[in-house]
Amino acid sequence: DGPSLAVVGVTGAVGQEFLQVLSDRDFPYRSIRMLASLRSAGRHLTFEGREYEIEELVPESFAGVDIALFSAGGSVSREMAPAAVQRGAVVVDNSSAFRMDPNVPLIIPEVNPDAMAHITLKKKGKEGWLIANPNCSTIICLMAATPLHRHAKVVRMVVSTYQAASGAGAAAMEELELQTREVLDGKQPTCKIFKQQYAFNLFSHNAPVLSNGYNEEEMKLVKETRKIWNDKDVKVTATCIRVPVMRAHAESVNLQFERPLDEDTARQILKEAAGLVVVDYRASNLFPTPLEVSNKDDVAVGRIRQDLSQEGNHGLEIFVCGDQIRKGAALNAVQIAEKLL
Ligand code: 11C
Repeated sequence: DGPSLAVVGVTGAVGQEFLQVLSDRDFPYRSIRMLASLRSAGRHLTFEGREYEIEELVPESFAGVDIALFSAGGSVSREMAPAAVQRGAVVVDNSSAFRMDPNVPLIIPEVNPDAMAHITLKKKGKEGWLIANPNCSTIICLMAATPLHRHAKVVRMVVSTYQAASGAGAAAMEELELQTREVLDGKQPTCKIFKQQYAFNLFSHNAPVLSNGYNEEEMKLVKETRKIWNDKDVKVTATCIRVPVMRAHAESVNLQFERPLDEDTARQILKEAAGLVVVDYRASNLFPTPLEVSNKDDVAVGRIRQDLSQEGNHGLEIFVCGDQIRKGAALNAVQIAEKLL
């Protein structure tokens, strides 16, 4: 028993992780359609002991589907998500296509579940709904910043990211591995996904740079935070960097609060927050790392300290790491789907 599901973009890094997370969490379903582009159609995959044929994604794919998990890029979502909704599906979309649409809830289940409280499978009529999954850097940042925000109200947030290959997809992960081998072998590294050498290097995030000098990834942190916190006044600025790490993002987050918040209280708040693990051992210099959080659900937070540059305990520095494919994408989407049941 359970809803009928569709996974859109099932051959991609996030698509594959959707399946892993559905299985890990024993998500109930009565059927599941594996959808991808024509290129992958006809291939077979095994999921939970059953063999499935990957079907070409077309609007009719969604007939009878209750929940569709999308991760096939913005243009596929723009074209196919409305078709799915029209046919009665609730779409959880991992792309940026609908995130800033005022009619589309943008959800991190631990942060703003109320924004999707009106949407459940029981309340579904002939038409479904669209729900957007935030950008991975936003999810990972807000998992740690929100419990502190609830306590002392963030007025300004400065984020610096160290983002993994997985954020640019499975092909970027392969390129990182290949380049690492090539460089160690003294060969010229193959640059297909990124135009610069990635292995043993880092560079400004590959998203397009806008006329204000910020890139799109940075502006997502600004705009999505305001929407998720329902606070159009919170000041956010970000610098996003791609680092040669496989699948987990790290972020340095500086917070300025309206009310004072000391570091011990902050540490206690973070210890009690759902989906977070505090890794903050000063004596042994042990703090969160991307490797430690890879393939894990929880976001790790550490380096919790008072910001010396701010008066009267109005500032904190924290460092967060989260698995980009899991909490940054597939897990968050499946948690949204769980809320629909
Ligand atoms: C990255 N956050 O790490 C990006 C990838 O809006 O969903 C995902 C872009 C998005 O490169």
